[in-house]
Amino acid sequence: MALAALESTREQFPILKETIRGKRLVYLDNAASTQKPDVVIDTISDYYRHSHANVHRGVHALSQRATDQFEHARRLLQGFINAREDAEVVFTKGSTEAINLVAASWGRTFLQPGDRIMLTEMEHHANIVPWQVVAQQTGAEIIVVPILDDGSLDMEAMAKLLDERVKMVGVTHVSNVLGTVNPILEITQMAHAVGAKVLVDGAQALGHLRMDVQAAGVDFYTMASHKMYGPTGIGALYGRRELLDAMPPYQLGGGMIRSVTFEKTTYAALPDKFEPGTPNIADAIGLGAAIEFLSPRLEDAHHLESELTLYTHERLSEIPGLKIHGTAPGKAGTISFTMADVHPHDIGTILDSEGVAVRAGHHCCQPLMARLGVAATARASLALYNTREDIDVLASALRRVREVFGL
Ligand code: 7TS
Repeated sequence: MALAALESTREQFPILKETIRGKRLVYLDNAASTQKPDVVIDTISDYYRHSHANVHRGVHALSQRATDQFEHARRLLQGFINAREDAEVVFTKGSTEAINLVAASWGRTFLQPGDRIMLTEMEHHANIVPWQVVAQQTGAEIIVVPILDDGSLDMEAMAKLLDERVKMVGVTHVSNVLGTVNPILEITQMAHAVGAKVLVDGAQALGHLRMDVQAAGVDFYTMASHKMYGPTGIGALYGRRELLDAMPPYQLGGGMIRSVTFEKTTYAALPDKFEPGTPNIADAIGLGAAIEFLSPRLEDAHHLESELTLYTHERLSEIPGLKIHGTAPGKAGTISFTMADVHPHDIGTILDSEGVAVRAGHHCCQPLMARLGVAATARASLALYNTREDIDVLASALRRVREVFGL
């Protein structure tokens, strides 16, 4: 993307004009949540001003309008990830709810004592805890694929651990701490060879790289709108029809039934079976706008963020005592680091005083923190509106941290 085009993209994010403590905002907390372009903000506002009514119910014009926009958003998402049909895209609150849906519905139905659920050392708690509970309920066992020192997944270890006892492989597409991009096609091929299903947690991926769920052969793929320039409170689960059809509903109520008597209920077809109650209509439509914004820019953004990731590594490596956690080849723009004995929260606070927003903590990855031998890290994470200048500000703010702590 030419610099001018990038500038015009920045212009579309009103929040980037905010000043923080008198300084220009340098927003580097995109892995937690990206900012929103005008088109997403305006789409949501327009929806409430001109189109709101409940979906899938009314015979009246507004309900029809809301339903059309809501279902259009689903088709945009289907196209974005290249799902075979729109019914394979189920709206959820986010990636967390999508994983809970699969763990509770698929897991409780199909797992048995002696079965294994394979996770990785770099999973977010959202892709650990639901499986742990399902393992307790079904008698299945969790096994964990380790990472290598550079933050790559240990594929040899995965190959050794994979056998017919493994029924589900749950793996993140991109690590929210290390930035590692996992080889999803290779993983699905290995897993399918032993008859296991694969759930990929796409929360950190879809805002930054192109995903084709059919080409990658995934069984389930989870999405978080707010990390891809869309609103909070909405996301989706992609599942292959054959699997979703065989799964019982996860939550029950109105909108997901075919017929109800006090004796018996039959369920609606996909995707309604998994969408009881009034959905988050406005934010689904906002997510549709985010996809229309992101999709034409995605390859340029990917290229730009890859270059900026290398630049960030270069600049941060110049700072004495700073250690970057996660250096896998081809990694995404999520850069976690620690600085001597300085607590990451102190790093975050000093950076904030310079207008730089980063995240500090365990990033909902306590098992990974244990593997890295740290309690927490500071994390700078990139989006398509970040610039070299942002990274220069980060680097000089980190030098300020050294001064404050007399390093
Ligand atoms: N999976 C991964 C890999 C994540 O990074 C996150 C959120 C989730 C799942 C949960 O997604 P949600 O949409 O349901 O919230 N990760 C982070 C983070 O790194 N900092 O804040 C939230």
